[in-house]
Amino acid sequence: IPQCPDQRFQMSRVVREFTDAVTEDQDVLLEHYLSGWEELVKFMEALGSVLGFISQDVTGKIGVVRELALGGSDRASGDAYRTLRSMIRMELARGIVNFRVKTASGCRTVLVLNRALKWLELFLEKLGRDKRRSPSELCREAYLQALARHHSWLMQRAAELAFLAVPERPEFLHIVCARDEQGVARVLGSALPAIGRVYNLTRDTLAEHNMLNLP
Ligand code: 1Q0
Repeated sequence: IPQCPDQRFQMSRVVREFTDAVTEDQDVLLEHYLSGWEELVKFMEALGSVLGFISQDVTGKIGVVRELALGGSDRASGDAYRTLRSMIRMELARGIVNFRVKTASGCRTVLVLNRALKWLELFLEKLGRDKRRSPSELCREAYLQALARHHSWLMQRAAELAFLAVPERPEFLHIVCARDEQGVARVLGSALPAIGRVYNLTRDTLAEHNMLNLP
């Protein structure tokens, strides 16, 4: 992957964090998972203020889990936020996960972030496959497939506004420092498997505990 000396966002960092997030015994290291997201936030910030409300939402969710991991006065509960499985175990044992009403549990927060990761996977797939259509259109298509059904009517309108701010293809190439189409293909070729792997593992682990539909 090309390095971008002059830019804050590095796709290679996203790939590294999401790769490092997956452990040999099929668990997810939450700190790496959140750092991967943090890097994606930088990408959105590079696109400007219209997408600001989305990066704020993501930054807030990263903060929720990090805050829980700090554990306040309770070190033992903080330690439980090292991996996805230990977080799930602890939050279930303590009744922190609520299956009926919306709460800011770690499980619920990771679930929402992970759905957005599916959006990203679909979007990047489309970006690699369909060079003739505008990224904005591909964004919308991926959104309808992965996220829209989880969002309120109002959020869906807000998302429509965000699509208008999605730049054309050359701008994407520039932000990932790809000089040509071959360069993008290389970026996507390494990003897609890393994103796909951590997405699948996170979803499957949440599914084992019937957590795919938390409010
Ligand atoms: C690249 C352009 C980005 C355009 C993204 C638009 C798609 C998503 C639109 C979502 C709008 C909804 C905003 C907030 C909704 C929240 O209500 C919702 C639920 O939270 P809660 O607690 O209120 O129940 N939050 C979410 O569902 C999180 C949604 C986050 C969307 C994250 C988008 C991730 C963007 C990644 C950067 C793209 C990097 C591309 C690299 C390209 C390389 C060639």
